[in-house]
Amino acid sequence: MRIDAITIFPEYFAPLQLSLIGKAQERGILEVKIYDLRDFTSDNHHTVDDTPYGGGAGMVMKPEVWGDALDQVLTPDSDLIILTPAGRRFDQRMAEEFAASKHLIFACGRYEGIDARVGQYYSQEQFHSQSIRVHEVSIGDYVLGGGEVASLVMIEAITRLLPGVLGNPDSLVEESHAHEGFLEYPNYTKPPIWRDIPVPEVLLSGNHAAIAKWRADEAARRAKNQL
Ligand code: 6GU
Repeated sequence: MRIDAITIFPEYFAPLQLSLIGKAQERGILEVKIYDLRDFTSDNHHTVDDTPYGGGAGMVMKPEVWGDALDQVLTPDSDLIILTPAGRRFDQRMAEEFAASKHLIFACGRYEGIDARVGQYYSQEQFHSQSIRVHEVSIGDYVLGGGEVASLVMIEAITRLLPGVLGNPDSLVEESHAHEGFLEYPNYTKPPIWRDIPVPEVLLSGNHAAIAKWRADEAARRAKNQL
């Protein structure tokens, strides 16, 4: 998979060198490139934003600079993800869908967001017929300063689903959200008693059927308490 992110703060993406995602890049499973939006400006001040038509607070990111950046970065068969708190809510299902993509492009807005014509422009038929799909996505019902952290959240959730990224892919089967509404049962390791708290006895019993039933009951209890 190839992942590109366009941002005015490339430094935000430094953590992608670490851990599973860093290793996936070393192994060639994943190719990540970060673009500085200001490299696509043409004025001396490298201006990326301007005041909103119709008035109101804040600044809006200019369409020309985003258009110049996206024209460079888009390829046939890519998913353009525009990060906005007004977008569709990201969840595990969406992570699975994006994990099947060949090329993800994260457009990180700041301020009051990106001029709405940018998403509209790349949603047109001429791009659709090149298999360029536009998605406006939010990671939850709160407002962040920009799309950078939201992109990192999505990149981590998506890339750990790629074949070869996790050491043990069995981890994906029984984890929380693997199925609709499913939450994982609680996990324990040694020692058997820690600060007077014992591990549930059934887990030490060696009775695999009883353990499976206990885990299913605990998962159901968590799912119920979540509602
Ligand atoms: Cl994608 N962007 C911003 N600025 N805030 C958010 C968000 C995105 N998702 C939730 N809040």
